[in-house]
Amino acid sequence: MQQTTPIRIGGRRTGAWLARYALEQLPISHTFGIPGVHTTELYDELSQSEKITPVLPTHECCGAFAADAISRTSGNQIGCLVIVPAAGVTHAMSGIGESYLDGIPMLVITGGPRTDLKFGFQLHGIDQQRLVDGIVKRSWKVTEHRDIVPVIFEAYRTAVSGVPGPVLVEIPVNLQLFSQRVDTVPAFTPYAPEPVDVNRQIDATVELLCAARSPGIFTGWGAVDVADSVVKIAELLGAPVSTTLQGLSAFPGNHPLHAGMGFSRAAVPAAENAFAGCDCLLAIGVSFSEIPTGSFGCRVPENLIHIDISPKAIGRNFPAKIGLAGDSRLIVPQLLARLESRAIDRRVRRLDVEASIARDKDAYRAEWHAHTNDRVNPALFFEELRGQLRDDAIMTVDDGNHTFLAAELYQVRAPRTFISPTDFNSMGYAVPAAIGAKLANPQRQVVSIVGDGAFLMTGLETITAVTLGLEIAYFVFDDGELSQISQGQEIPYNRKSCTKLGDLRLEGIANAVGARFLTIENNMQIAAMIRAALAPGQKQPVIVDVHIDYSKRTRFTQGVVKTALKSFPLRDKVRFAVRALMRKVTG
Ligand SMILES: Cc1ncc(C[n+]2csc(CCOP(=O)(O)OP(=O)(O)O)c2C)c(N)n1
Ligand SMILES: [Mg+2]
Repeated sequence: MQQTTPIRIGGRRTGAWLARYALEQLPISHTFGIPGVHTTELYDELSQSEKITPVLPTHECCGAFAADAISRTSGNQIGCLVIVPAAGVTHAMSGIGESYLDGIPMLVITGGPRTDLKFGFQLHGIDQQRLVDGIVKRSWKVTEHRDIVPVIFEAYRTAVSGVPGPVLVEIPVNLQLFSQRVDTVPAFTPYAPEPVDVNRQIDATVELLCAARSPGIFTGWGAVDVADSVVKIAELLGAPVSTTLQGLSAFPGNHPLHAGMGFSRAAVPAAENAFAGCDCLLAIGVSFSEIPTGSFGCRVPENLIHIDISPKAIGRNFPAKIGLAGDSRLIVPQLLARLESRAIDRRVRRLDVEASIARDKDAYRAEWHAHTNDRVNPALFFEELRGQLRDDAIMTVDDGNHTFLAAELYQVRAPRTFISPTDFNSMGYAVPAAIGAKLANPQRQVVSIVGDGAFLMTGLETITAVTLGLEIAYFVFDDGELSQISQGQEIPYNRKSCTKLGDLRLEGIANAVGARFLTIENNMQIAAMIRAALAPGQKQPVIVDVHIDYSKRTRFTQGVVKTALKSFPLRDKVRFAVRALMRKVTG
């Protein structure tokens, strides 16, 4: 437990008062959750707080996604849930899991059954710590009033330090309701990244990068707060930069050295080509997980320099020549300073790389523009949206084909302005995440790109945006299918099982929740409807039914299908090929 100077609060305090006191010391603006008998005392306290606003979602899963988005888009706040035990926790688990695998801090406070009764079989009576083991960094069950404040501080510190992630604190309801004498509580000390001594590795890194003929940079969420330094490193080295999906905002998409997401055959041509001859890869804040590597189909050079906060990630999927375990916010500026002192001149290479990236990007854009029909062209849609949004506008996406269309066709320009449910990969994220993003960034534009299948999961959460008067534009990519999966079924199965959706009338949902409603039926309507959707001063969300054209596959989908098939044992490869062929013939 952290050592701090005690503060005298003297007197009898309820556990709910102590919990509210602790939460108010932390960087928490909102809590999310649905009250129950195990949390009403705490909610009564929170409702009197001048610092924290409790928000009522329709479902704890949405609350968790919103809390996650507060952490992701603010960078200095922590998303917080206050939920009932058992059922509230199981509902929230998709969001907690999302923040766990994506390394996002989250503080989950739950009530708990009474510990002062002799009776068993109490309501919501379940071992919550066992339940969440595997998707939290750590959990606590508080048993004494005097532990409430120190445990909440410790939980916060655990959530934000090292590899960030969710933590859970259970406060039994009897502690919340009843008072006990507590004379002192520890003072809260804000967290600062822990310095590590990586001088030797930085020396070796500089040597390797200076000796490389074709260095490349791969940057992820772990580098989202050092984007400016990474830009300078890329410019010095004349190196192309590719990002992960989660880290799309870790490098400006409008920088001429920005190549795309990933660099495998599942990446856009600009990225695949720019990294084809890469002889030294500088990876910053990435874990080489499945999506950005195109199902581990990327070629990584022997000279891999891997910087990451997680020692477990370094060299895990691809061997690293140099590993630097630590916070990129401390390491990357040091690396930049050392590179700057080396008077490297890579101007010619830089111009070459930039020219080939620009050529490839133009050609890819033209390929999309040429693919038109009577539905909405994704490239035209994303270009128009980009043109109408400010650079600091935030986009939340869900999981599906629309995610990869956004990754390939939308230009993300500023850190923490693109958030996605990445490694846990839970559908239903985008709608509630946009609420968290808007609450954390009330002055910024917030838009959401969401598949119709995902919208069916959490779309009713738009009522919370209506209640709070949040201007969020929800663009629902309406194709009638769970496309990311149905497209993947096409080649190997030649049939679609369980991936066609029911006939969804989005206007009915907009009417039901009280949101504005617009439709974009074809390319001619894109500009005017986006303008109408983004019109300021509406004080309510808008749901936009986008009749999107999904007939052209993303590079991502094409690439991962090929890579996945390649990784099959020969016998099963043959079985798949024969079955697909038979079905083509017999229908
Ligand atoms: C909770 C959950 N269930 C299932 C999946 C598997 N899955 C991944 S993408 C996808 C399709 C999503 O469909 P939709 O929201 O309509 O988006 P589209 O692919 O059509 O753009 C599915 C079913 C998942 N990632 N998460
Ligand atoms: Mg769909």
